[in-house]
Amino acid sequence: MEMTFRWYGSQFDTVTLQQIRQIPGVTGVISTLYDTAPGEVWPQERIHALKAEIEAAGLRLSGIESVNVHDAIKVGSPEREQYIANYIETLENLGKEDIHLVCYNFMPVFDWTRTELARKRPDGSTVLAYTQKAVDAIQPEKMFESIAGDANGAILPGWEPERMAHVKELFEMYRDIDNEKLFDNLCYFLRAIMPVCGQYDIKMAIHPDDPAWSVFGLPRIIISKENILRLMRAVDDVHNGVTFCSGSYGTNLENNLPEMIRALKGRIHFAHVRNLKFNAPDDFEESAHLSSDGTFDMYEIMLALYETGFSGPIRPDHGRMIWGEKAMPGYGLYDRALGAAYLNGLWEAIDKAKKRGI
Ligand code: DNO
Repeated sequence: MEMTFRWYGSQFDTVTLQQIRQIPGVTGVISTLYDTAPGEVWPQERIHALKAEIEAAGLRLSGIESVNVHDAIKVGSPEREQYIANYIETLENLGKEDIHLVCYNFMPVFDWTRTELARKRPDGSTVLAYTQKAVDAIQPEKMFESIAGDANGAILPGWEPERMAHVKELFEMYRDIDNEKLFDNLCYFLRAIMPVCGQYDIKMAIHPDDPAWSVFGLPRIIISKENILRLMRAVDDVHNGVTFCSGSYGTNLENNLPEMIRALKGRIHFAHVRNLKFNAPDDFEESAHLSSDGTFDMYEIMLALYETGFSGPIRPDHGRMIWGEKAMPGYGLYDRALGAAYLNGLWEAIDKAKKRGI
């Protein structure tokens, strides 16, 4: 595996590349052109400039998170052909810049959903949290206002104000889309892009829906072992792969994370590893990465990745806000750096034990 860190670009991130470079064991950065809208073609020069900036800081651009998919592709409207053509052009431009990993999601309307961006924990840290009660009590168009207040001035991925201004229209677009239609549209998209992915060896890595159940009655299709395996079989190409996000699949306590990793052997191209602490099955908060601070056994998750031969980029995921840091919720420096060090420690211990035959 390659330990990486998500970085939104110098214009948007409070964390600098120089800081990332000092986290022990982090060699790569996962980045994006954060100011591009879904459906836009990414110019090769801009990708080149991003890569050059990262390399000048002594790091590698290990993959893109995300190239977002336009809603026309998700709902399967006639305009999808144009947006698929644009996506293919973006992939070509990424391929020409020697980039081989693209994370994306197929969630309708919202990207990941949390109901609190700064829930206070007993140690004074603040964390992202979710409670179903809060979602049930709110209108979708109010959701954005209700969470945006705590964002520390940052624009949250998937919750861009321009997009949220059209929330009602977005809901309207999805009125006739159920899980099956959404799944077919995803397969249609993947089949259309597989040739270019094959040509440039670009591994597509779908991010799961978060939380792993329907919110506001919208369809959700990447939420369990059963449906991610169905997608792997439907487009049975190694370039159709997975971002294994423990914190997203893990929102549903019925998902056995190590078992899912083993079932997806060879198709996990990117891993997001973090822990959650559950107060009830539909009330959880994003704890520190350490197993004992949350509900998941992080050793078992890392062991499953190790034993399935996982060799792609991995990154610590959302961190707590600690030590007075002000940053995009979930994406500060300090707690994610602790997460990276911890995950590296688990990996080193597993690796040494295996090599000694323990
Ligand atoms: C949240 C992230 C997601 C993820 C996208 C992938 O922090 O993990 O926003 O990047 O769903 O497209």
